[in-house]
Amino acid sequence: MVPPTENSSQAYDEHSIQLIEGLDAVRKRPGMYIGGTGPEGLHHLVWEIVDNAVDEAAAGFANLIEVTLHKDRSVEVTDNGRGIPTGVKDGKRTALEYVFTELHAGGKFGSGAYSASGGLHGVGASVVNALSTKLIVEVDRDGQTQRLSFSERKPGRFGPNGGFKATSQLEVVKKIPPKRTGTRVRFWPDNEIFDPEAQIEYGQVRDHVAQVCFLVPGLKVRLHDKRGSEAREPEEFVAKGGLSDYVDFLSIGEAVSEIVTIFGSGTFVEKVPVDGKMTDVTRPCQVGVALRWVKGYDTTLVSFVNTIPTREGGTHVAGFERAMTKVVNDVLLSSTKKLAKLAKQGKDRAEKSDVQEGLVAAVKVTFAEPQFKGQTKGELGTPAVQNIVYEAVRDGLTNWIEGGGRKTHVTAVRDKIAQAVLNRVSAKQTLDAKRKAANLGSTGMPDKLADCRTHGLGSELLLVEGDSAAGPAKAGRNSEYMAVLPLRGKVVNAGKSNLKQVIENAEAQALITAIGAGSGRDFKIEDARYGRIIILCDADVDGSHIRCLLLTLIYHYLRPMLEEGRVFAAQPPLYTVKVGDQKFHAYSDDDKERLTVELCTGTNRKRENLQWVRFKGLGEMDVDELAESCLDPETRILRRITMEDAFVAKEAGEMFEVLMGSDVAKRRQFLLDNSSLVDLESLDV
Ligand code: TSJ
Repeated sequence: MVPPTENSSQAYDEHSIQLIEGLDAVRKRPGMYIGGTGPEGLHHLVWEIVDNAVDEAAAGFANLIEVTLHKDRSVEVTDNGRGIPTGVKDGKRTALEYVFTELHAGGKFGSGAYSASGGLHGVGASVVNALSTKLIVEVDRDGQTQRLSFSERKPGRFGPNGGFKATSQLEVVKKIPPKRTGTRVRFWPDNEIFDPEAQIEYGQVRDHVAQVCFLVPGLKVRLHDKRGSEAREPEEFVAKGGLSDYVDFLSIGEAVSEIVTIFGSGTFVEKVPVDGKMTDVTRPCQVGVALRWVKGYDTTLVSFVNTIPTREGGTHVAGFERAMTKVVNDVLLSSTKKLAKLAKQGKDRAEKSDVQEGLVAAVKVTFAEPQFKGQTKGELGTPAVQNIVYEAVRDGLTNWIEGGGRKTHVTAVRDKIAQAVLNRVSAKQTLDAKRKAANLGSTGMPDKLADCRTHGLGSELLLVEGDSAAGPAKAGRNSEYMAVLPLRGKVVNAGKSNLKQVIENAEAQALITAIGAGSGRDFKIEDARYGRIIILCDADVDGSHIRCLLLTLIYHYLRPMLEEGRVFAAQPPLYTVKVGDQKFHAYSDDDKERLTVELCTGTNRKRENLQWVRFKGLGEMDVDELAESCLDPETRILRRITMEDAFVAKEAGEMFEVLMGSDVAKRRQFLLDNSSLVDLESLDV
């Protein structure tokens, strides 16, 4: 093997240039590697370096890490591990140099230990070098401290006067006791890359470090912040119990059970390219779990791969959850009498949500070369891990239930989960009943609502009487902003009913739900899903009755809509007549007479030749007729309903009760008393 020389012409061969180009790619798109150029990007750099040291500790070779935030914006991280290998790899460059110059330094060579490294999910320490103006790494091993410096990403050494000499050769700094080992990295983030105001937050570093400590029991982390005008006292973190300490730390409220710890392991085979050939590699995988139940309903589930938090879970969490649900059902609940009644209906199985009510758990797997998925790479993708975790948790939890755990604690958990099942089933029955009453679909909107695509002030909710009119209304509307709610059943008389009766009335419920802004005192007009309510009812008695009931309902429960003038009634014409290819509408008998005169005056048209057609009802109009008379803003006539109108309607609603009632004598009398209020002709009594 040829030792690296100090000849600088050899320091830049073709391979060096390739490496530098790789790092330039990082500089072009830093967001791709560290998620941004603000504080979160800076933090990523720190985690990358810290996590590499943590991996050395997790592997059992280091127990002290120090992190220092310097005044000159640089960050220094030290560990007492074995020291990054300093051997020469390709006749020229050391392993140490590759760590900081080659993207994804892990997978390619060496023991593969780097590949298990947490770091930035595998992007590696080279990304930190790529985004720094200066980086200095020192390795203590074999009785000496060796140093390699990087200036603008290029390896070399700084002279005593600040000059820089490019070289791959390590600088021997000093002699040290032969047993002392460790790695020290200090880097200066590039101000050209990062936002000028971006700063590393001490609190964030502390949180990260605290979490890491829980993952590596016995590891001590010391934090120094030398940036402020007054030096902060260094803080020290150490967690002896690992995951169970973490679960204890995460537990809020009274505990239902002790902390259960589960350890297991397995292996899986993965195909990996080695020198271009796909080769089977057997990978061992360790599983660590700590869990407990506390009073309350929230679930706290944290998960990790190596020392990397997996915020979105992944295959390890899937295996954990499957095992939990399975064992709770097959082992824990199999002997409970609490669910006997539900068992008869086949509803006694605990679901994931029941099992996890009040659960606090930490799940961790350790194995080489994890694959990550998802937008933020926060989800473990390696498929084989699911079953390894499943088996470990299945066996561990079964063992706790069947005698490993304190009996009273097992019983308390059994009762808690059984209660969760009972609560869920009974809550669902109540909800189903309510849904059924209101015919609510799974969207939470009434099943029969034909909604529009755009909501807000420009949109309309058409309340259409009867099924036959609903079809043409749906077909003829502009579904961008017009929604149709057919009303077919009986609308409750809100003036005479209590709240419970109104809520139980399907038509009332459908309307209130569709508006989506609550009702009564709790009505919030700013939440109304539509700008206007438009009532489409026939001009006959039934139509009038329904209109009265609707207005009464709106008056009592959605009043601000009326107050703001957002309630209308469509006025379909009573008669139409065709003259040539023109159509004319009359909305009353007077109107018809006026139009008749108008159409005949000054023409040779005779009034008996005008073929007036009387509309019987909305349901008899075809799509075009309905669209023209009730839907098309250009041609329809709407009447704005005032508070006064609604009040009258509310009173009139009572009149209809009488009219529609079965007491013939009362009805007669009413008609005689109120003949001016109703179109007697249209009454079929
Ligand atoms: F991120 C980093 F690379 F810059 C970095 C790495 C930063 C810091 C502060 C520490 C480390 C680091 C790496 N500490 N310890 C190690 N260990 C190794 O790289 C190592 C040592 C020995 C062996 C071996 O097989 O003998 C293997 C490895 C990967």
